[in-house]
Amino acid sequence: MRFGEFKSTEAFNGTFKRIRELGLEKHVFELDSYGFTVVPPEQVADRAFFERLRETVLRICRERTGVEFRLDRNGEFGHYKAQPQTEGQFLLFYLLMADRVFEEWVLNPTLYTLIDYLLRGQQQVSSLTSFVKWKGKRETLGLHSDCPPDRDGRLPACSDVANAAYCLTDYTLDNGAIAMVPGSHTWCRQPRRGEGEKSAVPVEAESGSLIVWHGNTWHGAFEKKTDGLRLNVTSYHCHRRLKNQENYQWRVTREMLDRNPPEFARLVGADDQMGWDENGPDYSRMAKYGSPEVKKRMAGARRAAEEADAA
Ligand SMILES: O=C(O)CCC(=O)C(=O)O
Ligand SMILES: [Fe+2]
Repeated sequence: MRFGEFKSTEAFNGTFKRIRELGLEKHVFELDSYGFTVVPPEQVADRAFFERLRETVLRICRERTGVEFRLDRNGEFGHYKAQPQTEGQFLLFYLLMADRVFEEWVLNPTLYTLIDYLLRGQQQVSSLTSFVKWKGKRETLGLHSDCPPDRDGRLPACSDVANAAYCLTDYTLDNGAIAMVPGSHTWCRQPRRGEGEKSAVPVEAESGSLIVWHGNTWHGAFEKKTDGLRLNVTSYHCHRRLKNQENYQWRVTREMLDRNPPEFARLVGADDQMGWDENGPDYSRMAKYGSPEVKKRMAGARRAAEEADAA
C-alpha cells in the first residue's frame, strides 16, 4: 500500500509527500491532537535568513516610529499611530508589501506546508504583521480564536483560518509567551469572557521557532514582565472564500508576481477574479496563476463544452 498516491486524494498527495520530506509528521499530529505545534529553528530556516528578517523588522520599527529599536531595550510608540496599541505593544502591518524578505518568508517550505495542510490547499495570506512587545501590564490572557464566528460565537469544525508566529526572540513565561488552551480547537466556538484562563499553557520556544496553530484554537498572551523586546512575524492565513485582513489581491505589483512562483500569486489572490467592476470578471487571472487542480477542472469543463457543441 503506497500512501501519498491514491487517486481519490490527488489534490492532497503533494502536501502529504512534502510533510514527509520535511519531517513534519509529528507537527501535523500535534496540530490535529492539540491545535498547535512548535517547529524547532533548524526545521524552519537558516540563521542568515532569520537574522535578515529580524533586522528588517527592527528597521521597520524605526521607520514607522522614528525611534531606534534594540532587542535589549523596551520599545516606544514614537510617532506611530496604527491601532490597536496597548500598554507595551503595537503591531506592524502589511509587511508583505514592505520588503522582499517577507515574500521569501510566506513561501518558506515549513510554513507553507503546515498552512497548506490546515487549509487544505485553499489558503491566502490574510495579514503579515509583527507583534512588537515590551514590558506592560495585562489583566487577562485575552483568550480568543482567530476564526470569525457565526452570530452565536460558533466556529466550523475544520480550520477556516490558520496562524503561525515566527519567533524572533525567545518565548518564555516571563517574556510574555503566547498562551494556548490545548485541545480547544475541537470545541468549535469562541471562549466566553474569562473562560479557559486556568487551562492555558505558555508556549515556550527559542527564537527561530515557528509556532503554528489551528484557526479554532483558543490563545492569548502572558504578561511580559522582563525588559527588552518580544518580536515575531505573525503569518495569518485564511481560506480564499473569506475576506483577508490586508489587501493584496489588487495591490500586489507585477514585479512581485514575476519574481515569484505561482504559489505566491495564489497566496495573494492574483488568480482570483472576484471583486470585479463594470468590466466584469477577468478569467485570465485564474488561467495564468490557478492551481494545477483548478486548471485541470477548467480544461475538463472546456472539453465537455466542446464535445457538447460538436454533438
Ligand atoms: O500576543 C500574542 O502573541 C498573541 C497574538 C495573537 O492573538 C495572534 O497572533 O493571533
Ligand atoms: Fe489571535
